Amino acid sequence: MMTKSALLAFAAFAAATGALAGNVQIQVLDRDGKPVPDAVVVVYPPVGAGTAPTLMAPSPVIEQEKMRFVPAVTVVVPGTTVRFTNQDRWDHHVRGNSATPVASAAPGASGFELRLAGKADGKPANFADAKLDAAGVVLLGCHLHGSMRGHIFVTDSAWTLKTDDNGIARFASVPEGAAQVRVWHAEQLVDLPRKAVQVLATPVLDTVQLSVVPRVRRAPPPSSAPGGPMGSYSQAQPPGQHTH
Ligand SMILES: [Cu+2]
Repeated sequence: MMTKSALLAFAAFAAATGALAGNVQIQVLDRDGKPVPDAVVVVYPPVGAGTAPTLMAPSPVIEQEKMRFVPAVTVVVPGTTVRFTNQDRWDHHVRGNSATPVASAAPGASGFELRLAGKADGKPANFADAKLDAAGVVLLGCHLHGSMRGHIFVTDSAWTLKTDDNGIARFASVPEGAAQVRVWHAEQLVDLPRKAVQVLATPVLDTVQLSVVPRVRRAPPPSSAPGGPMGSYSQAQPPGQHTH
């Protein structure tokens, strides 16, 4: 028979550790067994599971910076408006394409296009918004710079995270029961089958292995060149330089 104080202590411990809800950690590995950052892990909890967590930013920003989309992968729920902000001094012409209709920006089309002028010295960066209405994967590119690649993962489960530098996505308080795990990576072109996971009060640790080895992301190029990589930015004449 537990004493009253022991019961209280146990209750406090259970609350502190979330003993009634599971804890799911999924590590994504590449074909060679190395951890994969920037993979997306989606957990589909048991039907009728309680309140959904708030794991995604309500107003995410994707910056165009040094010829890259930062972050390279953004996870949102349907209905989210994503802001594109051009931090470079030259123009970008962002396009978002999806195999399935996900965006309302262009009715009837399965994507969007945003023209963003370069950032002038001392001025705020130019931005434009795109609203994503349905689940799917959006490939981001730039009409002006073919090397620019990014992704927006519009998820159909609130339990969705990107993997960290160790390839791990950590979910707290996943309801106990039979769950499914889906892993997505930009370079995993053949969809991996969903994995069944039994979520328990004790932590569940599992791994999912890709069938590819994602290439290492290139380092940003030096941005010192006036004119930018494409020379589309015409440098203004410095003020006060007159010939008399
Ligand atoms: Cu561009």
